[in-house]
Amino acid sequence: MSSPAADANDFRSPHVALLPSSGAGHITPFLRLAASLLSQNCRVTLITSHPIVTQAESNLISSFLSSFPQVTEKQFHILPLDPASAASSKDPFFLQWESIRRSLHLLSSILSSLSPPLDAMVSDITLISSTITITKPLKIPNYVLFTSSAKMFSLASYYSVLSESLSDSTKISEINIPGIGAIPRSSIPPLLLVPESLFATMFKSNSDNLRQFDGIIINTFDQLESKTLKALKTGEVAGGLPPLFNVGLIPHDFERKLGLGGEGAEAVSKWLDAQLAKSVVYVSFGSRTALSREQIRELGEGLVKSGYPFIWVMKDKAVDKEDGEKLEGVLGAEMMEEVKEKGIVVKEWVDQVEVLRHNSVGGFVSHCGWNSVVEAAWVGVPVLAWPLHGDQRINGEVVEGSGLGFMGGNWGWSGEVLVKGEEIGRRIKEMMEDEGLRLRAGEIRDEVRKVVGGTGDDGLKQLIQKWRA
Ligand code: UDP
Ligand code: G50
Repeated sequence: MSSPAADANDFRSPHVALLPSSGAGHITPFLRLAASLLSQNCRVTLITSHPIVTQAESNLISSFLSSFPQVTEKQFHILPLDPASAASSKDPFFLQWESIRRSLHLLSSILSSLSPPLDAMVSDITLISSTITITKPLKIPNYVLFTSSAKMFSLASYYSVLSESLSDSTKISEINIPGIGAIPRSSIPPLLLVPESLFATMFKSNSDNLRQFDGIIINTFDQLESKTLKALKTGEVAGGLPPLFNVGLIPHDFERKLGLGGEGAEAVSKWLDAQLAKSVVYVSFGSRTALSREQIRELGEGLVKSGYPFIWVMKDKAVDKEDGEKLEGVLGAEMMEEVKEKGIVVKEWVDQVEVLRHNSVGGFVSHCGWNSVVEAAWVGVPVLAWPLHGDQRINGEVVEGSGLGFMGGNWGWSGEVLVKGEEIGRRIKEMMEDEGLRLRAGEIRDEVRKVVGGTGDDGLKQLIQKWRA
């Protein structure tokens, strides 16, 4: 029988502060977590770091805040990097993570002034070695939100043991992770093989600090990574880790206000309605990956050669605000004519989940940013994986291992190989014609939906229970 105190706890609303870092791929899972926590009667304070890098991130945050007026937003104004640090990487998102990390001492007074006092804080994986130094003295329990796959987490948690040997990166042919198996050199995020890089330095200090946290939330489904999750939870991968909660962070309505507003969105939706069931290929490389002009044109040719109608979200620059070139300018007049006959190409933000869940869509050519994989599993659409950066090959292996899709081939990291249209077209056809793959993707969706969402998610329930106690 439960005690009166336990009963009272069931109704207590824990107050949780969320600290995302930068990039739509990091903001989105945080906002999804926030929406899930709100539905379970938690109080949420969202810390937003300013200035914000992309328009997409600003839009996501605004849409979320207007859907959930009960959320407190705390704007955190970060310090600019000194010139030497600013020169340590060309990636605007890595630089933003670094600026947030170096500004975090300014967050202490914000955190300690919150009322009611915090029961917990959730920090983005990219920031953790810095956030722990401010929450420890304030005695605020701190949780990590890991925004990539559990398989990538196994590498992060095993990394402290490993990084000695990675420093002699020329000698490594694979990394053998206990309970997981071998990750071939070709799948290791390339920057981790450059130990002095900003990313590798940050990754190492984050990994070294994982054990100081009160828990780790991984945004994944058992249906995608059951073996990996088991190996992590039983301590086979790495000892001494805090409790692990897998919480499938699924799309919410606030995201649907985004996308091509008005006419554009209507045109896409009308066009989709007019296509045959499962006949359309959706192509997107996420929010921050631009292909070279040459590769864009080969992809255009591949899409046309596949013979299937398509929706192609094209990015010409990593940061949307800098992406001013018109479609014609990127594709060239001739290719523009060809693609216009067969499909739709957009340079604006589209509501990806809305497109993926349309009955006409039968396949997804994806870079395997982890949110895209989670979304493909959620809607049950087969994936042709074309990883280009960072953790995406490891995520692509998860896609292949779960049966949700398969890897395009030995297509190199971004810019290493020019993948020809002919080959792209062939692989797209393979995906679209594979009935077994479609069935498996549908099965994954059905299995996921049995357990995830609302109160059905055990990971989320356990977490909130802990915060209520
Ligand atoms: N996204 C979208 N519309 C776009 C581009 C991206 O809705 O035009 C969303 C996508 O659905 C996903 C996120 O942005 O939720 C991108 O995250 P992901 O981890 O897939 O890739 P990243 O952008 O971090 O490389
Ligand atoms: C970019 C990149 C390599 C890479 C990743 C990138 C991630 C993201 C998740 O985003 O894996 C992540 C895990 C641990 C960490 C920071 C970020 O400390 O070029 O692996």
